[in-house]
Parts: sequence; structure tokens; C-alpha cells
Amino acid sequence: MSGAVQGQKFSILFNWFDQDCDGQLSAGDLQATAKVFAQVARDEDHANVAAIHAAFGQWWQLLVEHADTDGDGQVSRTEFIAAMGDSVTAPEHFESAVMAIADAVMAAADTNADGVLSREEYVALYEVLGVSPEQSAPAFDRLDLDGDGVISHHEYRTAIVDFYLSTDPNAPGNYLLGPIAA
Ligand SMILES: [Ca+2]
Ligand SMILES: [Ca+2]
Ligand SMILES: [Ca+2]
Repeated sequence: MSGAVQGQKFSILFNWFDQDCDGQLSAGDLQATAKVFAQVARDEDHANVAAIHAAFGQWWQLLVEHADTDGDGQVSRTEFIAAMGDSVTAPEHFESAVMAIADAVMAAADTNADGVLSREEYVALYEVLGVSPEQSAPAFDRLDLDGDGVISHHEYRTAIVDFYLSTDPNAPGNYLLGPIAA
């Protein structure tokens, strides 16, 4: 049961990364995903755009190393889900791979650079990613754990950890990408 929740989340993630929708992740897919995320940054925010591209590059290296078990230079859905539940979420990789992307994306999305995500900044981030305000606004309320109306860096990281590591179907961080239930 617990594995099913994680598998469902990783499968949604796979769909996001597989930008050309051919059922395989490639270096090109990850570069395209980085470009999508980078759109949330302000035009002059070159530092965070570079950080997003670097973090996705690192992420792809980790996937090739740990997920591409048949060595064809691409990562299938099955390979991805297996590696996500195993190597990628291991503590020694999680901070450098997953959190590097999360931190760069949050910094880019924090367009007024006050260190927190307002509802407007959060909704704008998800609009770039193709998630409607109808989905992202309720997610914002769940991720704002202390209810102060903004998502702090700590709340954001808690959501990322929940999303990747929690097997609880009701973990607030599951809503990071919108509802996971089919
Ligand atoms: Ca692909
Ligand atoms: Ca802000
Ligand atoms: Ca908060």
C-alpha cells in the first residue's frame, strides 16, 4: 500500500519530466524541463536560472548513474520509479539532487526576494508549470502549515520531503503537484 502512493507520485513526476512524451527520459527531456521551470524567474534573474539548469543537469547525472539499468542512455518509467524509491531518495543523494532543484526553483519563484512565497508567487509558479490556480490555490493552503499566509523556506522543504519520501496518502506535501488521486 505504502509503495503504491509513492509509485503514483513518481509516475506523475515522470510524466512531467518526459517533455517529448515518448515514454523515456533523456538528457533533452531534462533540459526542456529546466527551461520550463526557469520561466518562473524574473528576466534579470540570471543567477537563479543558471542554478535551475545546473541542478537539473546534476539530477540527470544521478538518474543515468542509478536508474538507467539497461544502459541505453534513457530512463524508462519502470526504471525511474524503481530508482526514485531506492537510490534517489537515499539521504546522500536527496539533498544534492532533489533539494538543489527545489531551492533554485523557490528562489526563482520568490520574485520579490523576501524569502517566502506569497499566494500570488506560488500560483504564478504553478501556472508556468501548467497547473491551474484551481489546483494550486488549495495546495497553497495545505502547504502553509502555520497558516500565516505565506510559504516559508522551511514549509516548502517540508512539502518536498513529504512528496518524495512520505508513504502517507494524506501528507500535505502530496499536494505539491496538485491532487495525486486519479
Ligand atoms: Ca522523453
Ligand atoms: Ca516572496
Ligand atoms: Ca507559512
